[in-house]
Amino acid sequence: MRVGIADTTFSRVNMGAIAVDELRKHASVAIERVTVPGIKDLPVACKKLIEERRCDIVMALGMPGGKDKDKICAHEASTGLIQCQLMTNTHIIEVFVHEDEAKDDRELAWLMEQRTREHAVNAVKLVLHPKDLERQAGTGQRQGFEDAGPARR
Ligand code: RDL
Ligand code: RDL
Ligand code: RDL
Repeated sequence: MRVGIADTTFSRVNMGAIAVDELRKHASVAIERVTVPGIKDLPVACKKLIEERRCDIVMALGMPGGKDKDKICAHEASTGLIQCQLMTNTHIIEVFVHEDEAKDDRELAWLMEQRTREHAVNAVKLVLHPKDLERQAGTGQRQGFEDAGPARR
């Protein structure tokens, strides 16, 4: 399994390093990594990881800031990442942590690490163990903060 990792210098946590650390715990993976300035640079970086560096799946890691213009930027980046998935028929796990999801820097760092690790596990499951995801269907999974859980218990 070859996993692409694309992250940004805009982010306030080294999400790429965390993703690599987590992936290595779960599978024998080849890693192709690239770092770009910000989230709007992620779509083409991911496309190159898929087409030129032959990745089976890519994790796109980034931190949208808390201002309105950052949220627009995140929506644009997300649209580009979805377009890239459709162009290449390859999953890109978008791991975005909005800076204003956390109440302070400490919680932000925790959330970024936790969401990155949980989505790294999702990436491995998507490629190698899709039945594991099927078993989790409808269970209200979240990445980072607590799971929502199923509506009917
Ligand atoms: O292509 C260079 C930049 O335009 C690109 O790196 C942008 O993604 C940078 N950027 C913004 O211009 C912005 O207004 C970012 C954010 N907000 C943001 O919230 N998070 C980013 N980049 O990672
Ligand atoms: O690629 C990994 C995730 O980015 C992707 O699974 C998203 O669809 C997850 N997601 C969000 O990031 C979000 O902010 C979801 C929601 N909101 C949502 O409301 N419902 C979802 N996913 O099913
Ligand atoms: O229900 C609480 C949160 O899940 C909700 O606020 C999400 O929108 C937060 N969120 C993001 O904003 C995002 O960009 C999530 C993800 N990505 C994600 O990948 N997984 C989440 N939440 O559980």
